[in-house]
Amino acid sequence: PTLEAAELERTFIAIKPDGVQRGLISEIINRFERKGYKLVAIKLVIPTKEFAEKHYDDLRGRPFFNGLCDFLSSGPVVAMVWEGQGVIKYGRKLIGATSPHNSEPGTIRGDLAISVGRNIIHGSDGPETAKAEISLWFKPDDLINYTANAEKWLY
Ligand code: FUP
Repeated sequence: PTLEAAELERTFIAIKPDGVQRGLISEIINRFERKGYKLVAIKLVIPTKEFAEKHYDDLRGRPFFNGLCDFLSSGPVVAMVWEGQGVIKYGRKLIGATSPHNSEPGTIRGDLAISVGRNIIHGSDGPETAKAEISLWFKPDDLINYTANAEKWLY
């Protein structure tokens, strides 16, 4: 069986400044890669505060909004697009609950983080947000179409 075009799904994943500073880039990428998802775009970027506010637009008005945007723009972020069957929903599962107090062991936040304001990773929460976040962070040309050799064994 091959991966049908209709099943092909992409999500936006970002390693936030705390994850980068703590040396967790390869650890996080490893978890998505081992699962079988395919990296189709990646860059290291220090977002401006204005850009961070755009990214977290739906959280405007929340008490933690300003601090959250200061934090996201405080240092390098690894911005990525990952592709695969069910990657949006299952990517969230790999990441774990928003607050590391509630995220299960075995998840990225459960294993690697302690506080909600420093939860090391972001992942799109649905198909619409995935689309919006991918186009906010990347130009269409940045997304690489290729067949990974493992795919014929995965699907
Ligand atoms: P998530 O999708 O799991 O990243 O969670 P949200 O979109 O609800 O929140 C975005 C970020 O805001 C979280 F990653 C951490 C931060 N946040 C806080 O700092 N305090 C809160 O009470 C909730 C979220």
